[in-house]
Amino acid sequence: MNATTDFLPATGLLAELELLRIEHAAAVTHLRLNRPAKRNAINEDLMRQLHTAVLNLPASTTALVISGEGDHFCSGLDLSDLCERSVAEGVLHSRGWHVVMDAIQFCRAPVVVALHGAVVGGGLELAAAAHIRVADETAYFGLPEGQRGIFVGGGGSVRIARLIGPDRLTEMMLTGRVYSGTEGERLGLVHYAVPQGQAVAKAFELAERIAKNSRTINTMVMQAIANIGTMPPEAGLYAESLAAALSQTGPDAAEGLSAFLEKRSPEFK
Ligand code: 1HE
Repeated sequence: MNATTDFLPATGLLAELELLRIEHAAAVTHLRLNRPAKRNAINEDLMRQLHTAVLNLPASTTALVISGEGDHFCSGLDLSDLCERSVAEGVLHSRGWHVVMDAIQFCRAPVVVALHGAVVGGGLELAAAAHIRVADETAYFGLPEGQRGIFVGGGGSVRIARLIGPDRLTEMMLTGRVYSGTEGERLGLVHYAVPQGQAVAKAFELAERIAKNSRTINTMVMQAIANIGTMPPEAGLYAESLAAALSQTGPDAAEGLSAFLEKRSPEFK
């Protein structure tokens, strides 16, 4: 986020989501969780609003930055919502989170999260659904579920396990271990650790760089890599060959290659 960036408040449906604060800065949309008095704990309303927001990003959005208002990114599931549920209701609740986390992971543009303060429980699961994670030095990561008598339900056993391995995830959940922002970078929980207060600026720098890529390539990176990762290697290699072949046809590849040969920056339409 540089000093010259002009932010325009979201309009229409996105402006009505009072638990989020959404602004557009050219091609980058900035979505802030906006429930600071409750440490951005995710209740049913916030979950629904997140879903609505990522499904209704304007066509002009080519990268999305998510951050949290107040002193913390997100304190996870709103524990006051956690009433006694039947097993069936519990499964449906968790599957509802999965739908929203999937909608974030596969929304219309790459997602960069800017993390500070508590990034715990469902907050860490939300961060894990993004494509790039930037943490400032106040950030800390934990999965207090184990200590609250509940299992992760927002995709953590898949996505967080992919980041740090099932072994470290097991240890975090069993012992309630908390990692700092810099430890998170060392372990692969986040891609960047930055000084206090600089996570949003760094996230914007990355988002603006991403927004200059070919939209086709960004979409393929988001869709193909995640899906190839779930395939047996021989199917993955075949899927990769299709993605490679598709990417080589069409105007973006032509522009990217000519720009290189003409020693200029590419301009993708
Ligand atoms: C909340 C929540 C919440 C804060 N649900 N209300 N998540 C957790 O187990 C983390 C619970 N929260 C905390 O440990 C702390 O709040 C923090 C370390 C994040 C921040 O501490 P602090 O001192 O800045 O704030 P606070 O005084 O603890 O909280 C301020 C208010 O926010 C207070 O409400 P108030 O009405 O008394 O002012 C808190 O009750 C409220 N608050 N966090 C509800 N999480 C799909 S499965 C996912 C499963 C999970 O995510 S489990 C992990 C849940």
